[in-house]
Amino acid sequence: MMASPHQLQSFPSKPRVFILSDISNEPDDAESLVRYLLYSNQFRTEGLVACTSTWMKNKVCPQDMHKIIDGYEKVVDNLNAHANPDDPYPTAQYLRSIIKKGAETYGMTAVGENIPLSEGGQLLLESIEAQTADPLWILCWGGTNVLASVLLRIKNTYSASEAAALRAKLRIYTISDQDDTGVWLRTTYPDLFYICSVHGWCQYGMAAWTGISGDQWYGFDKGGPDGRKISKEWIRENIQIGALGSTYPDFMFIPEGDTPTFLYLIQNGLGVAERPEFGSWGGRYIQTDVSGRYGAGHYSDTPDEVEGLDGRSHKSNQATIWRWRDAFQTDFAARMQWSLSSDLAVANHHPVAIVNGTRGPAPLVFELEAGSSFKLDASQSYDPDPNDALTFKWYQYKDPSATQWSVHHEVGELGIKTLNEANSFIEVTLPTPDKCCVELISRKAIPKGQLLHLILEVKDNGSPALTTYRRVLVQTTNEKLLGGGGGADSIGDTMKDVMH
Ligand SMILES: [Ca+2]
Ligand SMILES: [Ca+2]
Repeated sequence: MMASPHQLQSFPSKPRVFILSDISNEPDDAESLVRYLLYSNQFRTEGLVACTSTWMKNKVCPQDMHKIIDGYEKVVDNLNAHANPDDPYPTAQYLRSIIKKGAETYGMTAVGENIPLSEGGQLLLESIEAQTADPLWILCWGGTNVLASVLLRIKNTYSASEAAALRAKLRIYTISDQDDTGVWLRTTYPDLFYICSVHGWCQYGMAAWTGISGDQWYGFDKGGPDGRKISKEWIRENIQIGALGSTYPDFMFIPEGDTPTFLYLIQNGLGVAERPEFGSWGGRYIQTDVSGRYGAGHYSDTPDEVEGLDGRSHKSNQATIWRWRDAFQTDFAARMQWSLSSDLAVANHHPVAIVNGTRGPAPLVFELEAGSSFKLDASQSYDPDPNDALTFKWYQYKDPSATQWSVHHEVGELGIKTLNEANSFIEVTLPTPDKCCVELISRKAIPKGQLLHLILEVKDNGSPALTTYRRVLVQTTNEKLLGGGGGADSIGDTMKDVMH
């Protein structure tokens, strides 16, 4: 017997999302939209705007979005049967109403004092002006000229401080630069929260987002990522099924290059949307300028070091995404199964992770003295599918704690001791002050040291097996300023005295 649908995963807050897509330049935007719709009950989608890019400069193709929504309409009742009744999927009618055209010209030719806004630009302006303090996530799958035209309009119609306040609500994640407005946006408005891999024009093999599926095509991290769940055969069997799945086209270059923009926002307990440097299914990014002088600013690529399929260590920006590939592909396949049937018994549903009495997706936060211990109890976690058993895996995610490339030298190690057979109850011991609460170069003891990240993965044994995460943040402190020493004010102090 299936438990109450109210036991299914729930999403008390839903990020506002606005998508700009150069859909039809090649098949991958259509693929990303299909996947996005399977997650659309955890977002408030405010716009689906078809735009141009360097690949498709003089037309936009909203008709492709409509075709995918036609497929979605046939399965939305099934999807709702697998969703918590508090978090229904949007109707096809609503989604059709927010499909709009962006400017049908390339890049900056759509941005200027006397150039009217496109209908897509008008809808984006309304979303930005909406009377809410909730941030608006603008996910850019192609060029960014719709956004650029709206920000110019805002600059010209509001006072400088009002315009800055409107920009402060924006959270932008773009898939590299795909027209000439990307550089213009970042230099004209350096206060924008703007996640973007920056590299030479079209050098996508350098970009973090290609970690979704690009290792074969671009030739990075050979032997590391597992290619089985991005093959054409796997996609045919697991994704291109049913009325929605049949709208998922075969890929040409790499599948779903734009998908990391919303993998980043998925509420599975792993990512923290306001903190790109924490890492998530959508990758990990850090501030390019940490001075804070210009506000949030630009976030760019940073590496993770991950053990690959070949058992070797791979360190790259793409690894911040491909390390999660098995989990996010499995999750996609499970949701596509939901689209086929309204029978809860024939599909798998996510475990609900409960740690120390709290549900996700927000992280648990501790502030504790270096060297001390605390306990984490996830034994109240459950699976809504009555026959599923859960396994618990805890590990330290070290890369987000590092300020340099030398993660192993820099980041203190959390001790993890299992306290029960299920491994759902553990004791965590913080590193000693000399390992986590001293300055890197001077070795001076500091009162507030490293922020350490512990990840819990709760995985079920349904088919396909699903994973839910919780992140535990441990801010280390050092009240008595212990553990310092061995450093020097200047390197001269470490030299032997000059011989006379
Ligand atoms: Ca695209
Ligand atoms: Ca399950």
